[in-house]
Amino acid sequence: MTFQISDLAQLGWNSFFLSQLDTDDLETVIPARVMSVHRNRLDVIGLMPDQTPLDDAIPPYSVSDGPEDMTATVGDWLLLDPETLRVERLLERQSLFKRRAPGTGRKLQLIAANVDTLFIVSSCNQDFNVPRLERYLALGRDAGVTPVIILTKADLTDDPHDYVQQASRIMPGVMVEILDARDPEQITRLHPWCTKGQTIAFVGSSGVGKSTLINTLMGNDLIATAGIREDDAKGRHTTTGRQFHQLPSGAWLLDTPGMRELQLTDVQEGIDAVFADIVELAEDCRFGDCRHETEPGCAVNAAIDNGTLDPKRLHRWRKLALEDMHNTQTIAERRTREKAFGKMIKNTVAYKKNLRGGD
Ligand SMILES: Nc1nc2c(ncn2[C@@H]2O[C@H](COP(=O)(O)OP(=O)(O)OP(=O)(O)O)[C@@H](O)[C@H]2O)c(=O)[nH]1
Ligand SMILES: [Mg+2]
Ligand SMILES: [Zn+2]
Repeated sequence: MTFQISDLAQLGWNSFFLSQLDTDDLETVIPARVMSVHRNRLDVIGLMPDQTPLDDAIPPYSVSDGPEDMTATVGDWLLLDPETLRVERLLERQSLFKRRAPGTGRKLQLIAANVDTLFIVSSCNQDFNVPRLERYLALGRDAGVTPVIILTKADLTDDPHDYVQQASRIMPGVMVEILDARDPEQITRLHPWCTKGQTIAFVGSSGVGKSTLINTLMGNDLIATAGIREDDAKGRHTTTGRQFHQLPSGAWLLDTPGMRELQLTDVQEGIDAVFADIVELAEDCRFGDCRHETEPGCAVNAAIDNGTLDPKRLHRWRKLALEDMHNTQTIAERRTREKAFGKMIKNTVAYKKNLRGGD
């Protein structure tokens, strides 16, 4: 893949990243951005000190002894040594998406860093699922990015308005766009988010049309897309890795594979933002620690009683908040255990060195 780079701003570089550099850094290191992550390598692009573009692959990178989220992920900015391309530093992120990895392991999985806008894609069919959209919104709001719900396959439903209404109710003030992802005319509605240096991540289940949207925005068919099985509206995971694409406007589109499971972790603030209506109601409960169960003077239950709050929404909020708390705790416990193990290994090495009479 070739990218057109003439200045760092075009890559999404801004004062937030610049302020992390020392004055002579720009002469001695190359700022480079991670464009895709593979098992054995990171593809990075940047600008050499003589302003020629750098487009290369480097080994995966983690801050030694750092927690799991200090591993370089797609969208990250790295400072590289111009001679060896060795990573000197992983720059602090403006935003970070992470989840608890699927399966029984307690690992944290990084999805993307330094994203400006999150396009949460769902199609107007069986894939449309309010709890799933709430999860993605919580993820986006917690990372401080602008979430936009994109409803695809508008051409396949008789009642597009109903989908828009349902989506708009998920979070106070959320933006919703509905379109046929294959139609270049309709896709122009997404242009305002896709300006120079902006990074837009596309997330959503397999088969909803993330890659189709990117192809239509790019004006070509370079990314593979796939038909879905009519019976269950599920895709077959056509996209398998996270990959940046550059729009002629200078925006960066990040395609991701459909996620079957999005386990939230450490996004309490994001959850509160999505359910801001309930949080606000709860402020009027008589007791500060009201659990909105059988307490007298509960404003949340009063809202359910008078029909302004859907009891299902309260239930989903509880469920997400609990899940988030549980995952945050298990990941923290695992981290503590690993740290203790690392310390033990270090001590053993030091002890053996001592026996041998030092270094
Ligand atoms: N009719 C119609 N078909 C669409 C629309 N958007 C996507 N499709 C079709 O849906 C199928 C799946 O689209 P993809 O773009 O591959 O879906 P994806 O989200 O990238 O899926 P993964 O890569 O598996 O995560 C393709 O056959 C598309 O042509 C739409 O708005 N209308
Ligand atoms: Mg795809
Ligand atoms: Zn209450």
